Amino acid sequence: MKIRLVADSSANIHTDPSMEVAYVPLKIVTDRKEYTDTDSLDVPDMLKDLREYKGKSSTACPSISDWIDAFGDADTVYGVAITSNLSGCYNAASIAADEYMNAHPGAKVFILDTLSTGPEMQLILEKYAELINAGKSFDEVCEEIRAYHARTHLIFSLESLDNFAKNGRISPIVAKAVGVLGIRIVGKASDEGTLEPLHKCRGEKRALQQLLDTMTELGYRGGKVRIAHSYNEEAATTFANMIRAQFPVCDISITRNRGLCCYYAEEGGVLVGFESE
Ligand code: X90
Repeated sequence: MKIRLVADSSANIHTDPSMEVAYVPLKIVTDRKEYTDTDSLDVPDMLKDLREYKGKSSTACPSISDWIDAFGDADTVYGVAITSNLSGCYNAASIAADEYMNAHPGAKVFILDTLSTGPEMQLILEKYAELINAGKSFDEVCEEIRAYHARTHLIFSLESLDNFAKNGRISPIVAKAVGVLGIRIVGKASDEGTLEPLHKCRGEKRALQQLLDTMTELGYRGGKVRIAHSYNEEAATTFANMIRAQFPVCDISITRNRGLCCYYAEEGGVLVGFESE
């Protein structure tokens, strides 16, 4: 029986032989160019282009057939999609799932609307892998993933919300209040899967402390942490050390944001996915 894991590219999974995930790329689009969020996308180059480009930019989710292609010829497919409240990705994935199951009688497809993105999706993919390796049945995997999702969270520190505002994914008034130099917004993915700003912080140090406080308020007690950053390795490493100082035995890893998360989180952005008790 062939089992396959799928994710859209906002999960920031880089080609990793230890965890085989078929990913479907989102796109970043301008009037001049289209950037497809695959492993071969040169993200720094794209960010440089976008900085120099004065026109409009936007993003586009994968199509139904992109998802079907990612399902390959698997009998069982488990997947994750970026929040359905900010993207059409999950909608396309659900239609793809129905079409695939109609075309392949007996095949089973389950895609979770993560109501989140980035490192929270990474945690869920890791949990899928764990459950599959433990030999769980399709129904058990789906049930345990839903239960796990209830105790995974996403918080973030961002220096700018411009691209969210430009694409109508947050109110321009909220974005303006953040765009002040040196101010970072610390917030979380809300229960509805939208961006919820919580605190304005002056300087990175305060923002990281606020992130840690927010994590503990949301129930973090030493579980897994996945950090994804947009060209801000230093903040990610400092933050990992701050967590370890308080919770010496915990599983933390750091990764880079791919194109889609870099476009929205912008340079300097730090995303943190973690488990609560
Ligand atoms: O379909 C599309 O065009 C994609 C739209 C995606 C919009 C959201 C991207 C979020 C990227 C930014 C920080 C975390 C925000 C959390 C909100 C749930 C990451």
